Amino acid sequence: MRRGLFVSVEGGEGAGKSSVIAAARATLDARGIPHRMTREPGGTPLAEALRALVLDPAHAGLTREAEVLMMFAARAQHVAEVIRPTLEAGSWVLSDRYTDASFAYQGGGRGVPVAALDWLEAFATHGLRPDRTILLDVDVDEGRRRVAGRGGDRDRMEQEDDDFFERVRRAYLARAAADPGRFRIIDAARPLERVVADVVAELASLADRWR
Ligand code: Z5A
Repeated sequence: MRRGLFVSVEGGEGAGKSSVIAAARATLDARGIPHRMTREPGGTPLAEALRALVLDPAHAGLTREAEVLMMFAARAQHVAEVIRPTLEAGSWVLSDRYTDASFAYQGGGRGVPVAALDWLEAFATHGLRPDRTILLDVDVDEGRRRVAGRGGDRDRMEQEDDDFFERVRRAYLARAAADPGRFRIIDAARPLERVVADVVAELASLADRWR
């Protein structure tokens, strides 16, 4: 059986991942491509429990070491239980964030050394990388304005300051520049319809080549 494609969607706050993922799903449905949507941290009962812990503002004193280990513990379970079996069964996996988020948030944002992240990535995922990563890029001010407009409580990560999110954005862009074959950077500062149209076009072209 033909292996499914693994696509991740990444971006900083307010980049529009949720809206884009809904459109991506509709694109794959319309083409009859079997797929599973998932997210990180999360995607399995254990990983969702870790997500709740790691994003809970009550754990303000969580160390960066503990934080990165929780992200990768959740990911190891997610890869073993959901992502790899789904791909092997011939379905696509569309994940709202994956390992690049750890390089951006824990690496860029928190200063966890890249060598540690490289080791954790290899250990937790056994080298499973997305076939395509769509990076929605928007400047920090605009992204934060959008999230503020959405209302609701802010989780532990969202409570970080602008400098943190600037470092996250730079780390994402550096990672994309280092792996242009895998990444597609989409300018998410434009109106949502245009962002969605680019993502739909990218997935449609991937789907046509996969068939
Ligand atoms: N995290 C980590 O640190 N390390 C890791 O390894 C992983 C994750 C995997 C939870 O992720 C947190 O975990 C996240 C990174 C960290 N922390 N932060 N911050 P998440 O993905 O669940 O949470 P999130 O980044 O906060 O996602 P989000 O809030 O769902 O973002 P979004 O999906 O990009 O936003 P949205 O809801 O689609 O858009 C926000 C608002 O902007 C909404 O009202 C939209 O209508 C509006 N919007 C979106 N696009 C546009 C455009 N183009 N124009 C105008 N308005 C727009």
